[in-house]
Amino acid sequence: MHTNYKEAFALAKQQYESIGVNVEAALDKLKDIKISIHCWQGDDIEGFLFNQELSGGISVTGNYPGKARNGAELRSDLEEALKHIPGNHKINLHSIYAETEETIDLDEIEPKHFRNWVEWAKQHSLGLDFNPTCFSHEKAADGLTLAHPQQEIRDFWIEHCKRARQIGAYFGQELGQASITNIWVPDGYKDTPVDRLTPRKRLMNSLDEIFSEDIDEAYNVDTLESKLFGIGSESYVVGSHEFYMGYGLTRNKQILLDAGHYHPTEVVSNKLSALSLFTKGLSLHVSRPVRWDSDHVVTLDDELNEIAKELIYNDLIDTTTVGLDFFDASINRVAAWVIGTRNMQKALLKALLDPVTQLKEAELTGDFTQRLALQEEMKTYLFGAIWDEFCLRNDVEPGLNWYGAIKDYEQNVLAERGI
Ligand code: RNT
Ligand code: ZN
Repeated sequence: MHTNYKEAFALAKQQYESIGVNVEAALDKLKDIKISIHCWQGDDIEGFLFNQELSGGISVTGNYPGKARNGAELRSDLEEALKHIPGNHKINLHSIYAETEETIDLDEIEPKHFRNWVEWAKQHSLGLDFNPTCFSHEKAADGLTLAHPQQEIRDFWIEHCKRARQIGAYFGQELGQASITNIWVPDGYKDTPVDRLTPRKRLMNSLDEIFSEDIDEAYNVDTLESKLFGIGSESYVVGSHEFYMGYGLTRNKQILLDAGHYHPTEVVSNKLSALSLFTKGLSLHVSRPVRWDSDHVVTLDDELNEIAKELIYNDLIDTTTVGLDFFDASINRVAAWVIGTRNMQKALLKALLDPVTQLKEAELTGDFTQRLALQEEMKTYLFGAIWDEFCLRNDVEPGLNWYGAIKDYEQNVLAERGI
């Protein structure tokens, strides 16, 4: 059936404008919002350096055929996904996505091992973000890295993280936009610890050592990601929320909030405003925890909408890095990127189309009945037609029209991989 997008858009625009919403401004704004798309959805976080099982208390389930096995395949898959994602974005890499001829360990990574990624990013006008990979490695086998009791093991991971920051700076210099280099370590204990303090001291000292080299924030910005628990670190995680909040605020480093890293009824949307008063920028891993930190593909659910509202209503979007962090191997991995990223953008657009002045006015005057009525009414406004228009203006198929292309790609490219 042929959809008359232009007509639908005109009607929707009229509807929003009748309550004072500037639709054109919303469309313009969304165009400038970069999402940091995580490369690791494409290959179940395997990377190219080692043949190690995924560790660190995170887990990918599913065996959908056709995962990427090398840089060329992963970039090709990302290109396919990007064809169906409107706007201009960043790709988030992990250290294990280094490409080398020789065998190197994580304390030997250098900018040159990421040259292919940088050349590709330039060709496609993409930014790059980065992460040290402090898991899936023999030196992280006991679940401890930067907080390890053995100096030698800590030193290995310290060196790895130092190099990761330099690679971030290299991305920043080459691509003309700062790279976000995010440190997440799995360190923790399965069972009740005796000493909760000393590992945290060790983590603090390791981080101080990593950050002892000054790097221009025009090129590289450091972020730190906390966690409540992981598989195998149920009782204690060294890098907890309080730990990194204290660390970040005293060291002038950004805090990264992952939507799956808190108690099940605790939400990151309610943390952004508070933190924003004390930091000069925030970072997010938008993910979808289902009963635990399961990293499901992001859907347009209530919490995603709340996150977007917080960023838009409070003008935090320009100082926040919106990164994605999900990994689902039970569905087409390329489609997972498209669905998750488009959902993030949809939530942002939805928030941009809210009558914020009226909503705030109702709240300020204590008219909570009007606030609720308006909030609920906005849920059924003709949002879909505005989203379709955004896609069309940014040379991407509206609606579900991208799906056929992904199915073709699956048949012609993914199926050929024979895995
Ligand atoms: C793990 C963290 C971390 C990882 C990625 C792969 O719980 O969320 O961000 O998912 O670094
Ligand atoms: Zn994360």
